[in-house]
Amino acid sequence: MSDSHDARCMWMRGGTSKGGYFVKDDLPVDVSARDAFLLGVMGSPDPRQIDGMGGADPLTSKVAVVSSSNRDGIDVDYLFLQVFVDQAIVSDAQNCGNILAGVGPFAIERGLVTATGDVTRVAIYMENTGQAAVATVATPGGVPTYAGNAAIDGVPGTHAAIPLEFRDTAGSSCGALLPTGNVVDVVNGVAVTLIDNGMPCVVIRAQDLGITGYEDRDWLDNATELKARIEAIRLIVGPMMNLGDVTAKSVPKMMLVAPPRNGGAVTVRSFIPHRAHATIGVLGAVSVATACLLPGSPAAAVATVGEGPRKTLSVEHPTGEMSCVLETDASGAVVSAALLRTARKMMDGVVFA
Ligand code: NQM
Repeated sequence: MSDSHDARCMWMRGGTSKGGYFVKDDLPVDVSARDAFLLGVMGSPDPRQIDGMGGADPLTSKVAVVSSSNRDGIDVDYLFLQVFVDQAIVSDAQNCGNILAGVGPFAIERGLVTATGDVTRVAIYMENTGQAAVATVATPGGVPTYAGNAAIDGVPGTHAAIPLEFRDTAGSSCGALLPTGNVVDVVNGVAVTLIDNGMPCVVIRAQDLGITGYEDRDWLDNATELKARIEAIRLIVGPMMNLGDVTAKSVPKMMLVAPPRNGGAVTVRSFIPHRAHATIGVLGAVSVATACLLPGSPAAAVATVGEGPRKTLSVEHPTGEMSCVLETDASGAVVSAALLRTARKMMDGVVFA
């Protein structure tokens, strides 16, 4: 970059993702200048991101922009930005529940939120989707701690638990839980559920695409013909989901489902959308779990789901599982979701681009 720029930044793991956390005022106000800076920070576009902080993976090329909030009942506003690895794109078209896990501790570390004792609840407005989440952060002695006993699959070791709660996430980006009004649509001869309970997702039975649904990430990433077929479906359903032309967008996510193998509710292999996910996204998991509750859907056909208004659905993924606790109302509609994540501060300083 000819114009160098720097900004105060914390590098954190949030759930099974990793990225740069910024206070909004520390970034350029102009959006195109901000995006150019963030591309430089990550080293994009370059498949290796060799000249930046990104980890050559969409899961490690993520940004949180956090600011104090004036909204009722909300502590901080959080804007998520996906910095594409090999294209010069910075997208706010999706949310990210994994990076969300770091927002609470980051806001306390930066003094945007004051700790309230040993545990601090941080109410976060997610600007990408206009919805709220509450994160509970361990703050012994009024300071965030990252050490603890909680384990999440996809991350070695144990860390302090950060429970996340979501309400009313239906239609976050698509305007409705089922943007076409249908539980099932048929696209290119394949039965799909087009659903958005926090993340726009296309849920497809893995066997309908000729795979088992138990393949690992490397196999999926190298499955060129499968990926082309999935992308063809994605480009068709983008406008059907009120997302417009999704060629340069990271939504919808493509979720291939199969019966659970380890006592869970469902198995998922997700494309986000061009690379296979190492685990599964948080709101992606909530959306797939919700699809499992829709009678007649491809997900319901393979899922094992319990009874009652409060259900824990263990979503099995390539490196373990993620448990989603869903509350349903009398009509069976999901009204809230809760998940456990962890996060860790890794670096606090100044980043240059
Ligand atoms: O769905 C990756 C991640 C995500 C998103 C992606 C996420 C979510 O694991 O809420 O967390 O789907 O691009 O970070």
